[in-house]
Amino acid sequence: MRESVTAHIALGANLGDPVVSVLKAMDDIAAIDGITPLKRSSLYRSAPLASSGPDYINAVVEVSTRLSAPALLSALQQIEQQAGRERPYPNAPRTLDLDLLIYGNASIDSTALVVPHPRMLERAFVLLPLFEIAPQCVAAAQLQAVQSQAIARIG
Ligand code: PH2
Ligand code: MG
Ligand code: MG
Repeated sequence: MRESVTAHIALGANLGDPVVSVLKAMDDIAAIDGITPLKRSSLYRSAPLASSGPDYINAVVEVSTRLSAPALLSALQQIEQQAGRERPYPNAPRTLDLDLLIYGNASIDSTALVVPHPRMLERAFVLLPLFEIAPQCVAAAQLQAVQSQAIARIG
């Protein structure tokens, strides 16, 4: 059997009831066959960054998984679909976005998946919740670089 890998997944939503959607998605991720949930960050509220519509709710979870990175991505995309995700144009407001940030110490660069997530270091809404549950994954200078982005921890 494949060895378990620790992975970090970012959650975001700004349509419908985003608090409910993000909390439900945390449960849905925990229920995926081949995943053991480890940690959940608090929920954070942030203004859309290079996006539009209402404020986003964001969070990050840490899991242990026996799934390959493509299999994990596919399971996350299924949960996005069940939440009514539509993709009318890049960075459109969404009912649910699940991004694989980190998959063990793997570097992956395929057409379907790039890990570590290429834009995670530019985004306070990823770095703050990631720092909360996995401080070893975020450097102080990286946090400082996104300091100007408004974000509130809402519990
Ligand atoms: N996701 C994006 C683009 N912009 N802004 C916020 N505040 N939160 C997000 O999750 C987000 C975004 C693309 O995935
Ligand atoms: Mg995203
Ligand atoms: Mg995405």
